Amino acid sequence: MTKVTDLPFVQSFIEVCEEGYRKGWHERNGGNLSYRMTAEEVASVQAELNEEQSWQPIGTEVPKLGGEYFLVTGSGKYMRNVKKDPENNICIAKLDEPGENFKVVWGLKSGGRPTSEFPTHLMNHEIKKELTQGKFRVIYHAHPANVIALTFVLPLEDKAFTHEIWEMATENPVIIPRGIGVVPWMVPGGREIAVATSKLMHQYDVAIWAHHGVFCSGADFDETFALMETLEKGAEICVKVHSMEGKRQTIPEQGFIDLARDFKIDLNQDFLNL
Ligand code: 2HA
Ligand code: ZN
Repeated sequence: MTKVTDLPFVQSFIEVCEEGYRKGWHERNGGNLSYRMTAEEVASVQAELNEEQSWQPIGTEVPKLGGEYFLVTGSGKYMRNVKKDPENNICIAKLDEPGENFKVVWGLKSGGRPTSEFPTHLMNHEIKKELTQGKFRVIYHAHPANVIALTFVLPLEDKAFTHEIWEMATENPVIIPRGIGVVPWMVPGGREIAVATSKLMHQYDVAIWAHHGVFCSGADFDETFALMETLEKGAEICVKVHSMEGKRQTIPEQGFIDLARDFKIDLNQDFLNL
């Protein structure tokens, strides 16, 4: 019988945890990752699932995700430990039909529950599932230092952040054409910040949490990790530029328009200074 941890989607999940840790985005228990499993993936692990645990409240409602299964990191668990001991650090959580409760059906062998940010993950999944006709399956939260540093310096506004990151590398508007949302500082781990974040996920695939971190969403692990990587690299360049007394030249506004035309991207015009 195939072990759950040998399956390709589980291996890809573990790789993101490992890579993110190596990037320095996951100090201690910082950050978390979730993946909405396909029906085929659920069928392939069915024999390994344990339905005995009781239902527990999610802390919010996600009716459009009723009955779905998620591979997700555990609350208080360290990304650094996922690769060497997946069965104690990640789990598969199943949602009930109304999308109000979950139960752990695999993993977290020594006990525990999904990430404290499970409400935000699930509310983001619900929005993205609907908006992308089921294509988006990954939600990733990390604590990359340069993005966090910028939240102390740039105005906490979607346009200010998006334009600045677009300017920092020519490919950035191609990779993040709809832009970046910014959530003001809020207490993490609950429904309120989940509602604020999922509102932004209607418009964007990336939301920054001021003085905390980033949420990214995507169709698969590669795309979602790449989004985090692109944003953080843009932020790193921005920090360097600010450290060298600021910009003396930059990409012209008309340059963004030309880029959008040639690369055939639907660039968010609201964030240009025309
Ligand atoms: O999982 O990053 O936001 C720990 C966190 C909470
Ligand atoms: Zn966090």
